[in-house]
Amino acid sequence: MRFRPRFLLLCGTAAAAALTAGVALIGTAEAATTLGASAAQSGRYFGTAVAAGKLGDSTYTGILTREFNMITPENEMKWDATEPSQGRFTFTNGDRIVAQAQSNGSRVRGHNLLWHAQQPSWVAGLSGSALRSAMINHVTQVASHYKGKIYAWDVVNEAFADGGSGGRRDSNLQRTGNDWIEAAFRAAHTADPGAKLCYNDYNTDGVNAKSTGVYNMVADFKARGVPIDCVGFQSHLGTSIPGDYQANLQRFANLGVDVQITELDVAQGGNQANIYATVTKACMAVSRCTGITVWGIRDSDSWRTGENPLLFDASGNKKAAYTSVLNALNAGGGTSGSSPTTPASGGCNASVSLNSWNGGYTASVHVTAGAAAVNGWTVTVTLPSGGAVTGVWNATNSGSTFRNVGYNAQIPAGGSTDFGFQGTGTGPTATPTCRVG
Ligand code: G2I
Repeated sequence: MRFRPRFLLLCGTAAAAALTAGVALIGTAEAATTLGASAAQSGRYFGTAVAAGKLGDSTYTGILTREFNMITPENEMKWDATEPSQGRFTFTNGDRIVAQAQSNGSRVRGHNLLWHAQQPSWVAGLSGSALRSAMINHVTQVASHYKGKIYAWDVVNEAFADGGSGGRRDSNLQRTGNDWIEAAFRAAHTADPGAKLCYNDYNTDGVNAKSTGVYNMVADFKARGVPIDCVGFQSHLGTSIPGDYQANLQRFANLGVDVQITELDVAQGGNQANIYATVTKACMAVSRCTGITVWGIRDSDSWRTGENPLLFDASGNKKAAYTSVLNALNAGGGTSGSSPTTPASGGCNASVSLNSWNGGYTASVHVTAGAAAVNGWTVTVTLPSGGAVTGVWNATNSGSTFRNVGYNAQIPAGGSTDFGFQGTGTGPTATPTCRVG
């Protein structure tokens, strides 16, 4: 009788080993055939917005469970849905979507805790400190309800103005004080410390006044220790895409946050498949771009009625845009969360890129290991006189000398890491020096 369990255990182990080997072989020999599996090959996800009211549609759920491994509730976690009257919370539809995701091994992007739109009507009766406390209570209650179940929250959605100002959008939330965004991030962090906390917006898909306004806020948050982990680029695109789409993602990533494509849809036209491919390749090329979400499954599910902006037609058939995305995912790119490789010699190198304005700047510094792994690094920059460093992220500094912190001391051979700082006056323009140790 004693043999049997042992024998079974041996068989089980051997079978598991064979299975693992088989999976590994398939993984290297053949391209993955679904969006989620293809994205997962580089550590990324591929997601979609989901409406709870459609979960009874078997064509819809069939595509959902086959293709996607991240879900964003399209409307079910918004303020009007979750707190229809003050202090009375309803999570039924949001919970249905979380359950759907969990049953399929998918993760959830929470959308969203605060937005100027889709507020319940009672909010309109509040202003000042009463609105500020209601707002914080909302963030706390919703993030607490979903604690441990959310990969990333869009803590604040669409808080910047369109046009050339680069400033905040006027809203009831903004009128409670300019610090409402950081107050929301701090409350969300307290309620669910394990969730990544994102700022999410549209028309920020290239380098422009609006995206630079967001960029400056994120740099400021990183410098002051406000808990922000990621920036979402909605990417509701028409028939063209900004030429600096990838560069824009990269400049945010260089601030030390993840970037995600959060609501992708592209007007149908001659370029649709190409634009989808360009977006996918850009994410694949940015190591901190952790995934892509499209804003619906079939064209008939889209909020953009008549524009057919999604990857599946109304009958659930794959479109050309689907194939272009799948191919771009399978072509690979940088591994999500890892760093690009470069030089051949030992030691380390550093380069700096600046975002300057009248009287101040943020500097992003890229530190690259040579042929040997680095354990501890020191970068020295040349700062023009008259200025001061006012904040540092992903490093510590003494004047113009910057050292690694614990989590980025080790850089693998050929790998890299990024830190940054903010200052008054004029930023460094000369190439910094880097030494190991
Ligand atoms: O507007 C497109 C997206 C822009 N970024 C933020 C997203 O949250 C936003 O999503 C859309 C949803 O796709 C729509 O489904 O947000 C809209 C509201 O601003 C959603 O539309 C609303 C309708 O306006 C309501 O009449 C309807 O009751 O959807 C509701 C639920 O079906």
